[in-house]
Amino acid sequence: MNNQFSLQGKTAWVTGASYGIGFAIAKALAGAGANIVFNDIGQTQVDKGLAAYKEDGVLSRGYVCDVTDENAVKETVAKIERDVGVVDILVNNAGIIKRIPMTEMSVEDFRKVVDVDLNAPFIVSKAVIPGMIKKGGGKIINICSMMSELGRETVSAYAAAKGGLKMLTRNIASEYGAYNIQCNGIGPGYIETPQTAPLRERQSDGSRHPFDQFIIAKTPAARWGTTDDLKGPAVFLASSASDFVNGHILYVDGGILAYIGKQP
Ligand code: NAP
Ligand code: GCO
Repeated sequence: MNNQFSLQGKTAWVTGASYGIGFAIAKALAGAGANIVFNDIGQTQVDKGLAAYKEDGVLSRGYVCDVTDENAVKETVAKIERDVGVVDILVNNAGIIKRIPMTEMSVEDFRKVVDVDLNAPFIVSKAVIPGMIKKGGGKIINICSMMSELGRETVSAYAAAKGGLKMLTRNIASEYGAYNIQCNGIGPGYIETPQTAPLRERQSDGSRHPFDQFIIAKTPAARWGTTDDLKGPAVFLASSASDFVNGHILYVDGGILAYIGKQP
């Protein structure tokens, strides 16, 4: 059967994918047939990731690589090409957030967030695009955010970076679409991962965190997303089913961006 969603024989690199959203996306791509590689900052995280993939029956290769370090990224691309093959699918997932009011935020902290969330997708994409061009095409998926569209208190650096990532996505699509490279974004809504754990912490009286209640009221689906919610969209954007989709941000947010929010 000609399965447009098959990733059989493809090499997929998901950055920062020892756990969380990247881990779930990598498993989904593996389920569609791709050979999975991932990276993380330290050997400890990579080892944890390797064990977690193994436990779930997924073959993977893990590399120690800080995505903000251009030399390390170039070396990792060379290793992936040697060990597995040219990267056909890149998911720029690695990301950080610092929740600090803007007037209290140091410029070092602001730069750090922009470095991981915006500069790194530039560095990693730049490193894999030549291989994709030689091979005749490729897929790049940038993990954007609600903050690619919306602002809120304390996340100025994150919103600036994720807004920039949306435009980097459109620009890669514009610049390399003629080489059969599709670059799209996934904009997750509020997803249950360690990154958002502080926003869901139970209060001392056992009640839900006010931000948790706020998100439920702001989401038509009336729940937080799970990493599983991102699997189908990732396979779609990684596969030939999306070959004429380019420069698009697919928001997977349970309807947040469509909704004014539930009246209190
Ligand atoms: P997470 O649980 O914090 O995982 C992020 C991953 O990125 C971790 O494995 C982290 O590794 C890795 N990482 C951070 N800096 C790195 C670097 N310089 N080099 C290599 N790896 C690095 O986050 P998540 O919630 O799964 O989020 C994944 C992506 O989705 C991020 O880009 C995030 O902004 C985005 N996103 C998340 C949500 C949400 O609700 N959770 C919503 C929208 C978008 P360490 O643990 O070793 O630091
Ligand atoms: C926050 C959150 C968000 C989400 C996500 C939304 O503090 O508002 O951490 O920014 O993680 O990116 O899509």
